[in-house]
Amino acid sequence: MRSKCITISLVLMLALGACGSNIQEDVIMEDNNITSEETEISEEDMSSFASGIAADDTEEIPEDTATNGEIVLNNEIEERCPTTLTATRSEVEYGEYTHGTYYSETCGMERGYSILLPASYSEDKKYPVLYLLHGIFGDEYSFSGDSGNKIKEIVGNMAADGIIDETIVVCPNMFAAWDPDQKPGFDAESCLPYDNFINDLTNDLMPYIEENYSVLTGRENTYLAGFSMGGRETIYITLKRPELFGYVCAISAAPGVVATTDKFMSHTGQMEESEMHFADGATEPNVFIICCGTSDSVVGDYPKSYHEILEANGTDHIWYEISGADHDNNAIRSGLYNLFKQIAYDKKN
Ligand code: FER
Repeated sequence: MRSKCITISLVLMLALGACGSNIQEDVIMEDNNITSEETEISEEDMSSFASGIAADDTEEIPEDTATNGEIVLNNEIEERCPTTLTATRSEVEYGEYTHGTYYSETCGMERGYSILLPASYSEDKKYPVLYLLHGIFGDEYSFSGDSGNKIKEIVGNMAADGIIDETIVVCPNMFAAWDPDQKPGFDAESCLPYDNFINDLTNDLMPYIEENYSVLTGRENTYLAGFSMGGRETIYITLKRPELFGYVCAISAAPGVVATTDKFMSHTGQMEESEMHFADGATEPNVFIICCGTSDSVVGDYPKSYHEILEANGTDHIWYEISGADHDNNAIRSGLYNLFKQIAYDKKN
């Protein structure tokens, strides 16, 4: 009964977003006392976490400036992804996601990934690669299965407009478990496979992609982004392996990089606050964006707290907020657009 109540609370909380209602306040107070064993998460909750609250439940936030179809390439952050870039245009051929597997020495098993290749993908060319990490309870289908994130359109339109080079997007399964029966959840043990993903990514998946697809290698051509739990791991991986990724964006990053207790669980922390910086003499990313919606009903102010810690530690990054966005595709579209815009600007200057 109690777990059912909490399931309903979670559905309500995610569906309502941060509407400032009393219901949400009550839910948070109640959830503070729950343990992971008591938390039963419905399928609907799981996909909301994995790739953002469903489009039906969140209002699409309109652009704040009229671009008249013109994208001006400067290094300024724009909160909204322009609608000219999320539109499906009849003259543009978009890539399609396909699925593949690779053997992971890290996990001791075959693991899946989705990959978005440019429509005109050819072995005669080489392409930069974005590794894009999903949220908690997600898998390699979280982004490919949600047309509301407009990833295909943003990448395809920005390439068609000549803003960016055609780019490959790899969507891994970030739950790098050793035990095939292990399931993710809101407790320390169930989160360990996410923290293990750094090993799977760098030792298994990246070498596999580099061997099996026509990709440009090196940090200038290798990008990393993630949403929520994927944002948290993006921050962690970037701080640990900054030499691998030239361009990075952590969208609506989940708590747990440093120790804290939120409404879902207690986090022991992947590192101390004082360790949230690049190693002395490390090659740093050219662009390291941290962003979040101002109405994020799942991770709240945690992304801002990462920004504050990084700033206090003198770690270079860009921080911005997406006004009105919840834990949703408004934030995802914005983060990805700004990442590609910064890449384009940086490479042309
Ligand atoms: C948490 C809050 C949010 C947490 C994970 C999330 C593991 C992730 C949310 C998402 O991926 O959407 O305390 O702990």
